[in-house]
Order: sequence, then structure tokens, then C-alpha cells
Amino acid sequence: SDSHPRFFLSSSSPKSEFRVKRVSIEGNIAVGKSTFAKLLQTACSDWEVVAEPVSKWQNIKSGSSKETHGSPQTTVSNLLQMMYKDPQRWSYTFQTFSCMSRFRTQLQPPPPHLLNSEGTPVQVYERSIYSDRYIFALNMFELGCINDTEWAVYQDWHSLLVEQFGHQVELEGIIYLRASPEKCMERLKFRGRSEEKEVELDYLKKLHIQHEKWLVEKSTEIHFEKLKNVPVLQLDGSAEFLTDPEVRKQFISQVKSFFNAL
Ligand code: TTP
Repeated sequence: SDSHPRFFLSSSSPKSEFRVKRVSIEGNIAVGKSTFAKLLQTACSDWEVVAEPVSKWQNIKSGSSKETHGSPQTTVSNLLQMMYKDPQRWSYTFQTFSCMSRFRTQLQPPPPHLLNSEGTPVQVYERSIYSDRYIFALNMFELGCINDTEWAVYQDWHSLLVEQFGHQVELEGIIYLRASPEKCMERLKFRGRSEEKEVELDYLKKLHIQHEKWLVEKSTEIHFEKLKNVPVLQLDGSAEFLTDPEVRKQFISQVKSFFNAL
């Protein structure tokens, strides 16, 4: 019955839940992942977008035991800002929290309309627990902002979580929205997220290289067998897919065939 926990379901009697495919959109900061995700959301009712929880990283509430005038104090901290202001101090904490909040979001079961869909139901994620590790955390480690001990601890809990929850967060496909670091810088400035004011082109270049190594050259050392063989659809992120209806149409048809082939 439906009340059975998932781990009792054998793969020989798949529930409709297992029919829903999971695909993540990857790409550099400000390339336009969320804009692209929204576009997909409107293009087909069989596709559901799971947004990235950035706002949670900007608003972390912590209660304090200190009391002022008899009422407990609540502090709100912006971990994204803290990380950019002092990466040595805060990168590990940031990467821990951002990955945890993503696990929580992506472990939510798909909505009923997807489960009952006749077509190719797809859950589209903005980034994944894999880019958290193989793009950002790895980059911070290579920059020396995450030290050897922190990196060992990070990798240890990340692997444990993937092994425990792997079947619920595994990806069937990846869309790589690829653009030059210069293009991303232009969009980052245009968007003007205040925490990102000090982000330099050099940082975007480093992240670009991490994406290339993982998704194009396939030279990143990946610790999960299934992830190594996940198909990647590369799209030209420098194309004006927001404003140009021709580009939009072409992107959607490419995505459609990609999803159908998964
Ligand atoms: P992105 O995940 O790149 O989101 P975005 O809103 O920039 O994407 P787009 O414009 O393409 O829709 O990053 C959000 C911010 O969080 C950005 O400043 C980079 C930072 N970040 C990290 O520092 N480490 C991480 O692991 C992740 C996922 C984000």
C-alpha cells in the first residue's frame, strides 16, 4: 500500500514516483539558471522546477540565550554575505549549510500532478548536491579557503548522505548552461545582488574551469559511479534566451528531446 516506506518497494514493482526523472541545471554564477528554469516551467506541464534555496542562506535565524528586557533575542545572519566577506572563516560553514538546505529541498517528493502525468514527468533542479561539492566546495578547497581537515569532514558527510539518500536524489540528466565568464560577469553586474558586489572576474573564471572539468572534459574525480555516466546536454548560455523567441523555441525543443531520451 502507499503507506509503505520507500525502502520496502522493490525495483521490480516501481511506483510512479520512480518514473519522475530528475535533471539539474548547472552553470556559472549569474549565467541565468533560474530564468531558464522558469522558462522550462512554463513550457510544459510535465516539468516541475525545484528552485534553489538562496534566500535561506541570506536569512539564518538564531535564537540567543541573552535576554533584553525579558524577551529572547533573535539574530538574523546573512551567511552568503559572511562567506564573501571572509571566505577563510565562513566557506566551510556556508558550504555545509547550502548543501544541507539543498538536500532538504530536493528530498521532497514530487507533486501529485507529476506522478499522475501521462508524458515524461521531470523534476528540474537549479543545481544539485553534486555541484555543491564538485564545483563550489572543491573550488574553495583549492583556493585554500577550506582547509584539509574541513575538506575531509565535508567529503565524509557528503558521501554518507549521498549513499543513504542516493536513490532519492540521483540525477538522470544534467543541462549545462555554458557561457564565458565575461558574459556571466556582465549578467552578475546587471542583476546587482548586493552580496556579490566584490565578486571578481577571476573567481568566475575559476568556477568556469570547474564546470568544464566536471561536465565537458570529465576530468574531475567523481566518487559516485552513477554520476559518471549521467548524460549532459550543453546549451549556449550566452544566447539571449529570455528576449529572443527563436532561441527560446530551439532550447525547448532540444530539452524535450533530451528528456525523452533519458
Ligand atoms: P548560483 O547557484 O550560481 O545561483 P544564481 O542565482 O547566481 O544563478 P543564476 O543567475 O544562473 O540563476 O549561486 C548563488 C550564489 O551562491 C552565488 O553568489 C554563488 C553562491 N554559492 C556558493 O558560494 N557556493 C555554493 O555551493 C553555491 C551553490 C552557491
